[in-house]
Amino acid sequence: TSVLPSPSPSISRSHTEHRWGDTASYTGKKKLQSWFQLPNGDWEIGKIISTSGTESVISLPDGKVLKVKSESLVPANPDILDGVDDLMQLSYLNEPSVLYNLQYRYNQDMIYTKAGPVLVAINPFKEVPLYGNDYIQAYKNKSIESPHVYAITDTAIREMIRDEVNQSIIISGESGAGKTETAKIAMQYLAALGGGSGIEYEILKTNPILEAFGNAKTLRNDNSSRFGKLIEIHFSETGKISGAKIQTFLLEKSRVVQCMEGERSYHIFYQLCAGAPRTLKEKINLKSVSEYKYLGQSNCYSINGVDDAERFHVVTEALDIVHVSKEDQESVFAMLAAVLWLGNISFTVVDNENHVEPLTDEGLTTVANLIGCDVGELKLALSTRKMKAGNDNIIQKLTLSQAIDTRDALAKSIYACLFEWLVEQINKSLAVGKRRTGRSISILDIYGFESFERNSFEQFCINYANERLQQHFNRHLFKLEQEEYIQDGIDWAKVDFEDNQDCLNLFEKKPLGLLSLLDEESTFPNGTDLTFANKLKQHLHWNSCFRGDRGKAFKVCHYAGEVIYDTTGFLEKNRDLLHLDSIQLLSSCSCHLPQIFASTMLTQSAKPVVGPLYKAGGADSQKLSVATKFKGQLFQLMQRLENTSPHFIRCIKANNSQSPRSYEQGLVLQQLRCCGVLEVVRISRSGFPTRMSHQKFAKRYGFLLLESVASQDPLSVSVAILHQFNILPEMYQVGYTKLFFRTGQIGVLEDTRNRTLHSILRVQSCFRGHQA
Ligand code: AOV
Ligand code: MG
Repeated sequence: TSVLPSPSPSISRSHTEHRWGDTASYTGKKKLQSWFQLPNGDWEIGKIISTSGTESVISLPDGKVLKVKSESLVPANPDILDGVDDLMQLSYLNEPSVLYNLQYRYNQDMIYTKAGPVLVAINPFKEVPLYGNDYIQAYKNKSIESPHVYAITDTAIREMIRDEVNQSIIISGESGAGKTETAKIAMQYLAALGGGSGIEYEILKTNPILEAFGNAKTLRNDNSSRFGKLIEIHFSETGKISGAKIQTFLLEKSRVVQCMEGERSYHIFYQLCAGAPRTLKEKINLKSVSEYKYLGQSNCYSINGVDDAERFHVVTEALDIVHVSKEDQESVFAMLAAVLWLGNISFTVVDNENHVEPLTDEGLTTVANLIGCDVGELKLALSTRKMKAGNDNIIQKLTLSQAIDTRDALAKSIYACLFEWLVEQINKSLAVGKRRTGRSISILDIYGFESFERNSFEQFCINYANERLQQHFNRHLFKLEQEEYIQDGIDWAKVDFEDNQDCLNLFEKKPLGLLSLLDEESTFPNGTDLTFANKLKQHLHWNSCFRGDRGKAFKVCHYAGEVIYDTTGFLEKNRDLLHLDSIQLLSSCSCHLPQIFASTMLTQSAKPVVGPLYKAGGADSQKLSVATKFKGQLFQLMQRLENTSPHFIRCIKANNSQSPRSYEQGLVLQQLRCCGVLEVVRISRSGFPTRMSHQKFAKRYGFLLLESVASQDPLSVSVAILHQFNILPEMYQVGYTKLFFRTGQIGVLEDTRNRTLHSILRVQSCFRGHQA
């Protein structure tokens, strides 16, 4: 609980009483409303009837009377504050009050609420009537004020123009909380600004494409993003969109060859199989989804309420709009079919050392056909490996598991390269025009924090990314804010917040951090997932966020909760090897996409091997490990975001079943806690969000002074202004270099300034009129 001002005295009786509906029992004495916790953890509101010693008697809305421990009671806000649109307005800022306020709004489809500077968005899991042109116009004209993604996007645009600073809209939240939908809503608002030559329309059409190729059904979310995305939207001098650029981060490629029961691979596979016209199907020898092993293993082919065939048409139309030619589209579909058919290739043992060869069946011949290579070459690439031993080239035959790994690695690489290639094509189409100002608004939508029963390398990377993002949030809303107060010497009681630096250290410390140890073990010829797990347990006990676990597992205490990772497959996925044989195969193909893929793979791993790295695996070139590359990308991303003025949106899911109307208090609370929403509100409320240097303040408002000031230094002028306008002492603080104001205080000054300026202008034009 916190020390906060008591409820406003202006609350009328009918307001405080209406929730009870039993004004008859009203004694004329105001009864305090309180929250108390039920055994299941949920909060219930009650009215304190009497208190004696450590116990209180409270009555519930349904008439029941209960005895509870007084110390367990948490004060509730007066009813007049029900559903306020900024949590800052709550008199009592405690957890149950915040939970109740959000729920109150959510029940009325008001899914957006401000928490000081942060927009909280609760996923409604149904259509809510809050979007579209009328709403966009209303937010533009400022005829609606209630919190909305549109409002925050509008602020970003205005600040970009006013301050000439690039802006970012940073969306975070757990998997399924609504980040991707929120990002699209923000893009919709920006697109409504228009651009010319339909560029804004193109930008919107990148969404169905990237979702088809980069999203999949998971146990958490039917449309879960399996990649991170930053879209930078550029503006011309006139405030119109001039172009955009998309950067993507680490696509989860393992999903192409394997996914959990009840999940799906990437949407596009199902869309293609369901929606491809007959001629295309024949051309790329496409069968139905159930005939493909990669798609069959998770026992899930469809998503409730989704028509894959229809989505396929949406995607092809979108591809047309971003100028991917019909010919290229067909190549894309051929690559997808090749990936699916690769999964159907099976092997047979050919000698008594368990070496295998692919069966020459429909799978093998179709793949060769689709990528444009010789069946024999494909067979060799999938069953042998060229190795260097000293100066000699030797050919090693593969065992079944090696051959399957090689086949799957090829499928994953083709898919990942295809994804990158598509993004590149889209970027060419969106390329920023000549009339650019260099000003931009970036929208960040990455995969949200995930914790499954079984968590692997993918969750490890995803959660690490979220940990980084959380730090960016903390830095801006807690650290920087408070540092500025302290630096400028103003009176300030520090607000504590959950710092996640320890957890980041656990990942990033060199040489004894998760990422370093993973890389080290990945380069050891004899390293295995088990030796990796043991090493972690041996070396990471210095960090309180690390816990060992049974066998090959370890635990990390993330800001959003504890996750147990199973190291099975970690080394392999981190190395992410594609053997040179496979790359050479692709580069020898007659189709153009495999050739492009091969050359990008070669440039990404150009350096020949020195030292022991990867020699054991037999690959011939060195490249950065996946985790290290990802870390680099995240650092770059953070740097880019640091150069923008951020706007934060926190998405929250009210239940784990993706269903509307259900609001699980515990689940919401856990999300509010781990992202520090309450602390943000507390800081903003006790803080001074508006600030201006003495000089600027004196210059901007000095002319409004009615009496001249003895000393003309900016500070004296500033103080004189504050006095003249009767700004209450608790509403501002004077720092060494700046003046700090509470929310809304500067508004009075701005209004007077505008009015005065207007009347000066009127007088001047009258004057000119007389002269004429
Ligand atoms: P995510 O991006 O946060 O998860 P999504 O944006 O994909 O979550 O949202 C999940 C689902 O919630 C969507 O498919 C919609 O059905 C529903 N939804 C979210 N926001 C809204 C809204 N404003 N109005 C209506 N429905 C909504 V992940 O990508 O899994 O972290 O990796
Ligand atoms: Mg998403």
